[in-house]
Formats: sequence, C-alpha cells, structure tokens
Amino acid sequence: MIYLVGLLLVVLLGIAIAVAAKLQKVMGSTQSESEAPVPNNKANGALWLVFLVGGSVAMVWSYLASQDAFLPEASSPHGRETDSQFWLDMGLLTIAFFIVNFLLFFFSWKYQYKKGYKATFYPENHKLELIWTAIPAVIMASLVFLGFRSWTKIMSDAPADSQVVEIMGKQFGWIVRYGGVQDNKLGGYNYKLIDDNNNNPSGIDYSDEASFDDFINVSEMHVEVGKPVSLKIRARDVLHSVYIPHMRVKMDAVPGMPTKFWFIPDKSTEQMRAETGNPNFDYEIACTEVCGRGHFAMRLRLIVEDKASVDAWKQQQKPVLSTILEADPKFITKIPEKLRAKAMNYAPYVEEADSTTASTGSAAAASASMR
Ligand SMILES: [Cu+2]
Repeated sequence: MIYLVGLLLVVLLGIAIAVAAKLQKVMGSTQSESEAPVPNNKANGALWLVFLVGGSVAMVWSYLASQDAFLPEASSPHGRETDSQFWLDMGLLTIAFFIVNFLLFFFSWKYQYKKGYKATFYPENHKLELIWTAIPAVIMASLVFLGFRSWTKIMSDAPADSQVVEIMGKQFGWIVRYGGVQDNKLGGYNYKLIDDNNNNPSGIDYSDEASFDDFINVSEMHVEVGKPVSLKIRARDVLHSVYIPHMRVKMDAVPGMPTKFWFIPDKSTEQMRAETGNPNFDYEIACTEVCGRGHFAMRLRLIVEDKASVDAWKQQQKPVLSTILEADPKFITKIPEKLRAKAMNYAPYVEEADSTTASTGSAAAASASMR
C-alpha cells in the first residue's frame, strides 16, 4: 500500500512539474509575441458580426417556421391566463436574449486586436453591478409572483356547481364515469372490485347506492359549455396523464393516488367547428405519459355542448349496474341486503333471474312494481 501511495506521489509530482514547465513556456511566448501580427484578425472580427446577423435571422425564422407546432388557441379562461403569462415570459426572455447576444458578438468585433490598443483593467463598478442584479431580480420576482397567483387559482378546489366526471387511465384507453341521471352523484369505488370480465372495469363499489345509476363511456366525454368541469383522475395500472391541449389541462393519473383538475370549457365543439372551418373538429383528450405499447392510441373525444344535449346523451347511457345484472343476475346477492330493492330497479330482466334467495325475490317484486 505504502508503495502504491509513493508511486502515485511520484506520478503526480511529475505531472505538476510538466504543467509548471508548460505554463512557463506559454507565458514566455505571449510576452515575446505580443507585438507579433495576428493572422486572420480582421476576418475573425468580421465573422462575429456575420454570426450576429445570421444567428438573429435564424432565430426569428425558427420561431416563425414552428408556429404550426404551437399549442392551439385556448378554450378555457385559465388556459388564456397561462398563455398570456407564457408570452409575457417569452417576450422578456427574447428582449434579454437579443441584448446579451448583441453585446457579446458586437463587442467581440469592436474590441478585436488593433495595434497600439491597450486593454483597460476595470475591476469593479458597484453602480453597474447593482443595476444588473436589481433589475433581473425584480423582473424574476414579479414573474414568480404572477405565476404563483395563477397557479393557486388553477389548482384551487373546484366550484361547488361543477359537473363532476371521473376519468381513469388504463392500458390502453380511458374510462369516463358519470354520476348518472338519478342522483347525479359519483358512487364509491374500490380497486379490488375492478373486473373486466364482469363488466366493472373501473371498480365501482355497489355497497354505495350513489353508484347504482353511474354509467361509463370509453370513447367520449360530454360536458356542458361554460360550466366548470371537475375531473377526478385515477389510473388502473401504470402512470398515465390526462392531456386536453385546447383546455390547457394536464395532470398525471397515478395508480393509488387520485388526482384532480378543474377547468371551464367556454367554447362549444360546434363553435370551434365554425371558427376553425373544420366540420370534423373535435376536442381531444390524450395520454401524455408514455405508458406502454398502445400509448399512442389513448384518445378520447371531448364534446362540449349545451345542457340539453348533454342531458339527452346522458339519458341514452346505460348504468353499469344494468349491464352487470343483465350478464349476471346473481350479482344482486353481492349488494347489501337493504339496498337490493333499489338496485333491482336497474335490472330489467329480473324475472329471468335465479331467485333462490328470498331477498332477491322480493327485490324482483319491488322492481317489477316500479316498472
Ligand atoms: Cu399513455
């Protein structure tokens, strides 16, 4: 060990001596050649200017050329607010970018080597330092303050009159759940109840009677224009992320950790079709977290329309409970006894059901009497 350290010491000492010798040589050469002509001095100086002009043109061009890739115009108030802040930030950054780069390239050209010129040693200027520290600090602090104010507003709790919609990401698609048309209230859920084979892909918990009229849709989400939408976000398997570009909505869907996001869609699909001149325009909900092979196909249509149309659509949707009971009438036994009678209202084919238990029979009777 001691030999190894000794060897290392010798090697490092050797390197130190070599560096010192090299330094000596470089210092000697700069002193002796300071008055020697510098090759290509003028051309190098001119190149700085060429880069300044060429770079500025390229920057403006790249900005204009990529406009198609910018986000579309926002269709929600908070979207327009974040956009205006984005462009404020972008504007200030662009000004700073041009000032800094102009000085960098222009000075490099202006203060190129000239015979007889002497550099001035300029160690400190407190006034200048104060200016270039204070101005950016004030601007940055204002931007942070503005951003924080918007952030707290956007991430606040959804208004009480929101339309509540649950959206659950899974490999590979979205399951949208509504609180139904009877109570318009989302029922409970439990991940242990998730069962694709038995028509309960989002794990609706039927020990909660608010679940009975809940319906799901895997291709469309319908919301009312101008009214807050409160998204309850869940994930069934891996990380997904709810992304509605026009609404400026983006929130991760995390397994085991419900997230949320609320927004106001204030332009209907119809209005957007007229504005864009595209009769096939549709708002899109996409997944923006690479979640596996079928990630690219996680697309859902968002339809923003008036209340009457949303209500009419809701009326056409079939409660999940009806689908479950139709496929498996015995499912009724899994519902708490005191709720069975109410649950049977959702089972149109109850007469065909196996009514071996007294309670199922009475529930069937109750259901029949209600129809
Ligand atoms: Cu995905």
